[in-house]
Amino acid sequence: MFTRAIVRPPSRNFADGLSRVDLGKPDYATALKQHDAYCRALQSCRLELIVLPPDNEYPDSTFVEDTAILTPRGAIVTNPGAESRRGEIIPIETELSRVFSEIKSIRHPGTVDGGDICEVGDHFFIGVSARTNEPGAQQLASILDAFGYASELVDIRAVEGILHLKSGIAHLGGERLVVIDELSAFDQFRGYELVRVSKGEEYAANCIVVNDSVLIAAGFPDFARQLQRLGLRTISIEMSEFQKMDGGLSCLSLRF
Ligand code: CIR
Repeated sequence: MFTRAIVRPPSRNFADGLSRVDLGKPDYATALKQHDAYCRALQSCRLELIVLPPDNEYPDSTFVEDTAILTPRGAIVTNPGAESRRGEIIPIETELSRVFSEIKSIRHPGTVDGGDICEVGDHFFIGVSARTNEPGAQQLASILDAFGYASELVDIRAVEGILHLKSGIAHLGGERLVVIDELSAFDQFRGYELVRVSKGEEYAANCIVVNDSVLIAAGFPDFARQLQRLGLRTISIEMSEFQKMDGGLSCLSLRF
């Protein structure tokens, strides 16, 4: 059960952030509206929001998820893989220190982006990607171990089209995982009940369970129907402007 979330509206120069996708420049006014709708959806799931001010120095800072991993046993502040994003952790750490008594950090040369970390109950999948390197993944695994959690590395460096592990998987609760085709045959996911995302709907794989609902990106009807057939309550959010900046639903909040 989550009760709170940290969010940060996009800054005016949000379009200057990093992106590998070729979907055009985001429109700032539309991004603000979409962010607002996202916040309202979290509130409708009974989350109280901690809203940090936008920061023009960090155009990617709306993607707060990459700066920390929050668990019931403690928080871990990351060291983001992109140099231009490193300073984003400072206000997040300040905010987390008000809430968490146990805070650990990933240290250089280790880098970790929160988008690479998928929590499945007491087990964490740690994506090794262009952003999360092996020293960072190992540091995180030992911190999680000290917290009493198991973890497993998932090397996604050869998987095309995804920035982070959670661009391609999501935990729906219990033993159920959403996966894109490219990840469905990975050994690490054997034994789970896999919900496969159809071709052309890969972006929808990045969804989040918030209490009794699943927030999903709008515009992916097969995926929405699949979840509804499983008896899940879905809330669709327009994400077009964030998708242009390579960001998914999960990265716009830190839930705890
Ligand atoms: C970046 O490339 O770092 C941002 N433009 C997007 C980060 C998205 N984060 C995420 O999926 N967790």
